[in-house]
Amino acid sequence: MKNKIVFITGASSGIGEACARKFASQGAGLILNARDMSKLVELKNELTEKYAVRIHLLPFDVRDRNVVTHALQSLSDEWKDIDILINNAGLVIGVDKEYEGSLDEWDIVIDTNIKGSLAMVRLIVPGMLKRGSGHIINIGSIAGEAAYPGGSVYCATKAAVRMLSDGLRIDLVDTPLRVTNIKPGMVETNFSVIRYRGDKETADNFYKGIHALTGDDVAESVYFAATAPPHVQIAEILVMPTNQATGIISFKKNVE
Ligand code: 8X3
Repeated sequence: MKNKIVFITGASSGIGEACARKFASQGAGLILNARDMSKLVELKNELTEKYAVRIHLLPFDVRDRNVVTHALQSLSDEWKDIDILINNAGLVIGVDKEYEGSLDEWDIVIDTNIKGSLAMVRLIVPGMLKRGSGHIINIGSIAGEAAYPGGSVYCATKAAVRMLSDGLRIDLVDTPLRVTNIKPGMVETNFSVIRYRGDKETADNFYKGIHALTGDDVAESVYFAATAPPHVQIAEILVMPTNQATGIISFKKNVE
């Protein structure tokens, strides 16, 4: 990973933060994006103290196309040749029925999970193509495989991530670039607290009785895909806890 530049969106928590730790531990140069600059600064300080790595912070909301465009265009020569894009920024707000939820909240979810990731691809992949190398790693979800109760819009966005990954892989088939869709199942991170609109107790209860994945577990899959030999394209990885079988079927010990 030395000499590689890895761009991670949504790097201030959860899977994104875990990827930052993993790739930093392997010596990659990191461009870390999130909305919250103070969390990014904390992470940068921690990682640069621990490892001999260069880290550049790029705070923006992936939904804000003008800001994203400007931020990427303003990258210096030292940072602009991005080798690996980890499209991780994503969220879900609420577990409402499709005919009852908030259209405004769904705008945030759709614009972040789908259009945010698409903008990153549009702005970064042309440079990869020009240099003849690059890897786009999208963080999808088991939720993109089949809809489940209370997940209608979120599942739709992750199904879109799957199609965008497949479509991009088709568009790049005659190039050395690779596209990977990582599809985690139950991962215990702050993601679930946001899903339950800040209700930490309900989020914690959701993981009672099952040994859920951590962000670090998912980061290992991301790293595995990123370090495959150049002729090997890990198209997808579906990774879930041992006691989970599908998006809706899991076994929770001592939980009714
Ligand atoms: C979120 C994973 O299992 O909550 O991407 O659908 S799950």
